[in-house]
Amino acid sequence: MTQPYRLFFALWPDSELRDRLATLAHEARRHCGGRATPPDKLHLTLAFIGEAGAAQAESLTAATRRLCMAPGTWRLDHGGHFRGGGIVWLGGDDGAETLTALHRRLAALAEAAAGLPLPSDRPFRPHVTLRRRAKPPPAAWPGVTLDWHYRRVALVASSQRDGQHRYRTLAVSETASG
Ligand code: 2AM
Repeated sequence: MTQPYRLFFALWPDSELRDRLATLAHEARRHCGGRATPPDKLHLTLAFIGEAGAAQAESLTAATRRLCMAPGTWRLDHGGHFRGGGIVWLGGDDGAETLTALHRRLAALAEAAAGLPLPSDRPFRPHVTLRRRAKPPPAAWPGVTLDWHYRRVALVASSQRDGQHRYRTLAVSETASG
């Protein structure tokens, strides 16, 4: 295939957390309007890599399978809004430093394994996009706390067809035991 890949590293929630995130995304409609992220697309982007060739995608797939990471927990307890795109998001500070360290590690991996430096146009701000083209949520939203226990990083290829994003997992990392 000659078509370039659009790659990113992400955490994908388990089904229980995904359902809770999907409920929050749905409930935010009343205040925020906009369009909810479909439940199977709810994720945390750890590092957005962007366009890559087939050989680079293959190298990074192999490197991701060899990557061994410690399990961790990220506490989601507050919401916010990015004006560009009208993004309503969920995030949290507890566990965010570990995610930032993981972001740096993945950036280094993309560079070393596939010669793909991260486009440095945005600082890393861990968030889960719940709605797009939406208004800001109220200050007290969401009023609940969710713990995201993660074990593996996924390397994902994103493509667009008929205005819809399609995500395909190319590889997942290993989990360190102990
Ligand atoms: P978003 O959720 O805030 O839209 C796949 O496109 C994922 O990569 C999405 O989660 C999206 O974040 C993120 N993304 C897209 N373009 C990006 C960029 N230029 N920098 C950082 N993240 C990006």
